[in-house]
Order: sequence, then C-alpha cells, then structure tokens
Amino acid sequence: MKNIIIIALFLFTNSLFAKNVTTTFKIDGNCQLCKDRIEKSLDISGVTFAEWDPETKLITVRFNDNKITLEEIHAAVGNVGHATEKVSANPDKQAKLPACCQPKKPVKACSSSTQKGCCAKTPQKACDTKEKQACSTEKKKGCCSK
Ligand SMILES: [Cu+2]
Repeated sequence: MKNIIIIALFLFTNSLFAKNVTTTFKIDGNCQLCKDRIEKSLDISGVTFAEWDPETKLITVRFNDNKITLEEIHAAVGNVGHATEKVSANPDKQAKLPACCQPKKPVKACSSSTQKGCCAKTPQKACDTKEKQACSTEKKKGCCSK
C-alpha cells in the first residue's frame, strides 16, 4: 500500500512539473525553403510550436520537457541538414539541399566575386534548373519569389 501511495505521489508531482518550455536558439539557414524545412523537422511529438526567422536565424520553440529534450530538438533540426548552436548538420542531408539553402561560404571567398552567390547582398539567389520547375506550382516561395 505504501508503495502505491509513493508511486501515485511520484506520478502526480511528475505531471505537476511537466511544463511547456519556450526557448530560442540559432539555426543556420537562408530562405523560405529553409524555414519550411526547419519548422517541418520540429513537427514532432512534444513540440507544440516552432517558428524560425530567416532574418535573425532564431527559432522560437515551445515544447513539453516531459516528452522531448532540448537536445533532441537540436538533433531533429541537424538531421534535416541544418546546423544549430549545439549540433552540426547531417552532411548527407546538407549536401542534397538546394543551392539557396546551402550554408554561406566563408566571407573570404567574396573578395574576388562580390556580386555572386552568397556574396551578393541578398542571400536568396536565382533558382537552379530543378527549382525553376517547381516555381510554376509554388510561385511566391523561396528562390521563386525573385
Ligand atoms: Cu533555403
């Protein structure tokens, strides 16, 4: 009987302290396509809200810390090819991202080709061939918005 009370008490306090945590952290990314991909990666159990801002690179995420840990959240984002403050990007997934979603090259490379690619003022550049095909159906998104 005593054990049952202890277990009941444990379950009660456990649910009492189950709380929704809201936090923000940085995730590498450039454009609307990155935003969709990052937010979709957090469409998982325990996460109740996720919104990433391409300007600030910050994600606001709300989660139940009884169901998922912050580490697991970072890992979920890393797994789709985007590096976070805590984890690096899955290299295979990252390599398959469209050009506009690739991490920006080091600034050093920009001195010789100032207006090209990541060196241009707006990181979002023209679509590659594969992306152009998608533009007919998703006109205002990602590189298609140009
Ligand atoms: Cu992108």
